[in-house]
Amino acid sequence: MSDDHKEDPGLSSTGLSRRKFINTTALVGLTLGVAACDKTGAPGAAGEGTAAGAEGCASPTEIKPGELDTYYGLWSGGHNGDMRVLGLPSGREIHRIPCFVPDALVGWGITNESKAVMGTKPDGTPLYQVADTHHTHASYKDGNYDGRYAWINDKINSRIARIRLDYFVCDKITDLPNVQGFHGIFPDKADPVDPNKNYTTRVFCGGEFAIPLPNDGHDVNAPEKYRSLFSCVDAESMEVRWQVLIDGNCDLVATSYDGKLAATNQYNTENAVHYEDMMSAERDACLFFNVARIEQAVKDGKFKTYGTSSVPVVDGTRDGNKDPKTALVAYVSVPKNPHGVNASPDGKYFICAGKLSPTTTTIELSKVLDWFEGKMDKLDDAIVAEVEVGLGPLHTAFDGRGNAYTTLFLDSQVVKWNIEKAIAFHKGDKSAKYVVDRIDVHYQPGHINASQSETKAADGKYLAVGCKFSKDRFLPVGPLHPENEQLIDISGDKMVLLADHPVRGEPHDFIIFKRDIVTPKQVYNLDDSPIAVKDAKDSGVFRDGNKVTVKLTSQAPAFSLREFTVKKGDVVTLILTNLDKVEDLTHGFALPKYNIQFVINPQETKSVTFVADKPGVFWAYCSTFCHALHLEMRTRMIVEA
Ligand code: K7E
Ligand code: CUA
Ligand code: CA
Repeated sequence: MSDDHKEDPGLSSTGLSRRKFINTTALVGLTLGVAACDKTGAPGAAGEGTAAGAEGCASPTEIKPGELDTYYGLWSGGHNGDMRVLGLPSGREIHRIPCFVPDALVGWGITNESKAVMGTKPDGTPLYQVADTHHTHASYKDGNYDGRYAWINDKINSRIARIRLDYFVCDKITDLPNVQGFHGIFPDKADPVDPNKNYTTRVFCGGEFAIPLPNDGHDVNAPEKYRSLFSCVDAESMEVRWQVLIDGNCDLVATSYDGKLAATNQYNTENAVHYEDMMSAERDACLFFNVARIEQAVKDGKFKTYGTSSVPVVDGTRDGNKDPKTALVAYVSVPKNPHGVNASPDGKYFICAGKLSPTTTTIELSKVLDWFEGKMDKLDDAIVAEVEVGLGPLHTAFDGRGNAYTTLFLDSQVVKWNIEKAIAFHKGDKSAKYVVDRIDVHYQPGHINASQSETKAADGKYLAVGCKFSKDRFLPVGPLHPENEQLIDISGDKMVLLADHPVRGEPHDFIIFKRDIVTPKQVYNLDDSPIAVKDAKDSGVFRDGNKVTVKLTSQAPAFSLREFTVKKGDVVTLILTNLDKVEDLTHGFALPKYNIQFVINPQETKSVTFVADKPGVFWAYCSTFCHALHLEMRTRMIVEA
């Protein structure tokens, strides 16, 4: 990034150099910060203006001991295959929800219940030990989050996980057939035909890598035959409803507020297998899927299936979709290897970032619908703005006041720009100064999201930026650096950097919403589990041949059985119900030499199955501090030779 005095095209302030600009930003932050200083630390709470930390004024990101954050953040957990729950503005990590990868704390991948969600190999171990989560989004109602579910992708094994936002646990994982490199994910926000369904019923998934269909060993050396698919998963059943065969590939996904359109940006229009060929075309595409027409085509039987999958696949290729009146898919041309497609909170536009082009492309959804209805000849007329914003634009967030915030990977900046002014500029009004502000971030930002950004309730308070490189921002810890999540106050005209938060790699995407959107339950219901041991009196060892069921309950500071005896070679299923009803009274169950450890929350039931292949005495102990007699909370498993 240069610090020269070149005038920024479209910069609203009077052509300040970047150096002057940074100084001005800092000053504004300081002065307004004092003016806006208030007890809650919420930006703008004392009127307009920002709330940057200043002398005599608590930092707006500081949540005092005993106070609660005002926002939840759901962060993708990257290579840990989990979802992380943050409190904002403090940035404190409150929870991790394991999904795709085993987790030692809760026993994810150890208990039968978690294995049933994860899937198992024939030997009973979890199907996969690795994952790469990128994108997380939550279910909608009336254009805002409704606190039912969140979803997260695993790019490595093309799996989608659902998280229940009542218990904050993963309850389903679905494998996408015919797909590799499942990347973008987005729930729909309404049904395209049924106005009563003003909530999420589908989740759309973009397949990034093209493969032979089916991928069974044929055509492996004929990359021109490889294909990518766009998938629709049922939000409730988590079954794959349908897929669309496309030309090129899918990257990120966005959905319209009326439910009619889903989109994916596409960087490999070239259908290439090598990177240099993937960037050979000057323009790639943003694809729009006509959801109602696709579902009608499926109903009408106009689909294929591949290999062992029974999921209907409709034709969304360019050749098959030339006539707008019957097209299922529209290919809008956007500049070179775009990345990110985001829906503006007013419901009017999708923004595609240029990545290899220094531009963002604004596409008006009503015009895409006009094209599908034969009312507009040239599809590319749906592009209402294509303006320069800086180098390496990737992802865009919104403040609900008409401004967009785009990360500039190469410039290490966030640029704030006004959508309507960009449209005016694109139309020919060269006096329209669409760039409102720029701020340096540290360093090389990828995803960005603002509080409530991807809802109609975008509130324009906080902006989080996922910086891929932290370099010098934290104490050195050897070669592997954390990433740097930065928090920016966007309540004023100028962005103000509030805080750095180190984060273990690599989260990519996240969402931020007001805390009252979810009302998590803190105690389970005994009836949640069909195998609950509802009374300590029901405990015991129940034998059926060499299959043994051990029923056990916990109530601080004791397990219901002081010991239990099995025989070497028995296949033991141990069912444990925590009868404690008190909030936060979690117990653990750790069994030496048998690779078993899991936690049981109040009124929760979990089970494990293992072969008692080692004779001897094994002290199973409570592994979660629960009581003054926690250390004494044990039971003895005796395995007779
Ligand atoms: Cu931009 Cu996978 Cu969302 Cu990373 S992707 S940054
Ligand atoms: Cu029960 Cu510790
Ligand atoms: Ca390309």
